[in-house]
Amino acid sequence: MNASTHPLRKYMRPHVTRTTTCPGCGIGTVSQAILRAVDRLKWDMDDCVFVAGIGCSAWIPTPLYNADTLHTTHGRPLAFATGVKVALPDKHVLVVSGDGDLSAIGGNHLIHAARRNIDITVVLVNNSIYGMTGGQAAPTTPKDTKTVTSPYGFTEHSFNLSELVKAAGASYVARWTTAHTVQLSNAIKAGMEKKGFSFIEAVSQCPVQYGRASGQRSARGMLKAYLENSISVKKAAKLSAETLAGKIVVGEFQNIDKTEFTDALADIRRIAQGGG
Ligand SMILES: Cc1ncc(C[n+]2csc(CCOP(=O)(O)OP(=O)(O)O)c2C)c(N)n1
Ligand code: SF4
Ligand SMILES: [Mg+2]
Repeated sequence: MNASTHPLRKYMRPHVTRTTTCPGCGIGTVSQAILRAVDRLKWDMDDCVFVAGIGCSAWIPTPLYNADTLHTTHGRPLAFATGVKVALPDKHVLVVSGDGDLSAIGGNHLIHAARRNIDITVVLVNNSIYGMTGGQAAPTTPKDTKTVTSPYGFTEHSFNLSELVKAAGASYVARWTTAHTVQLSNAIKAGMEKKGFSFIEAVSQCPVQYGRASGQRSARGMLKAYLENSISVKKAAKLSAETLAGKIVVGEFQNIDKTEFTDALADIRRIAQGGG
């Protein structure tokens, strides 16, 4: 490693020399926030298994990270990750994928993994759209947005994903944006340290597809808007839903201790084997 090599370069596959994302995309910021958390925890990448679905955001672990990675089918990373964690409970299992992948086609896996409280850390990149496939509306797309699949405006109400996963029972839930790089990485680190299901929603700019839909095509403008429109969980708790319209509530939504799924399975196995 020469003096100009980035300190996180050691966590990346040596052959990777450039990113496949569009200029200004927030995915680079999220991928760095994850590696910064790994670095601060002094985790060995050989002890980590990263699992992704399909989409632009799912391209974070593969090809970037020098660890075992599973690039799975659309919507199914949590099903694969559950299998990995149950078979290899000592591994750090992390899922990195998009809002469409994890909350549309993969929505059921998300709520049930949270309900079971399996020790998996999920980093969901929420860019409010299906980015990779050309800008179709997702369950996270704000109402009335004109997308390629809603040319007259999206008629549906959108999910509040952090509230959804909190209600489903996850041990740890936090939301930050790519304009809050330090807080985002701190939350990912806290989620990685937490025993149980942890969910970090990274609100991230897609200046190309969501930019086309929202009319805001500048990454800088999107990041500025994230900062201007963010409000803490604590402050938001005192405000009405009407006042919060258009705001991004950021911070820790949940941090609780409860029985973890693979520990509960180990207890059952002991009982079944006559261990009492
Ligand atoms: C079963 C199946 N249905 C649909 C697709 C097409 N598809 C691939 S990625 C994607 C959406 C990805 O959106 P998101 O998860 O938000 O990722 P982003 O590209 O925005 O990061 C869709 C619909 C697919 N690959 N497989
Ligand atoms: S389409 Fe959007 S999410 Fe995908 S790489 Fe480009 S800017 Fe990023
Ligand atoms: Mg998306």
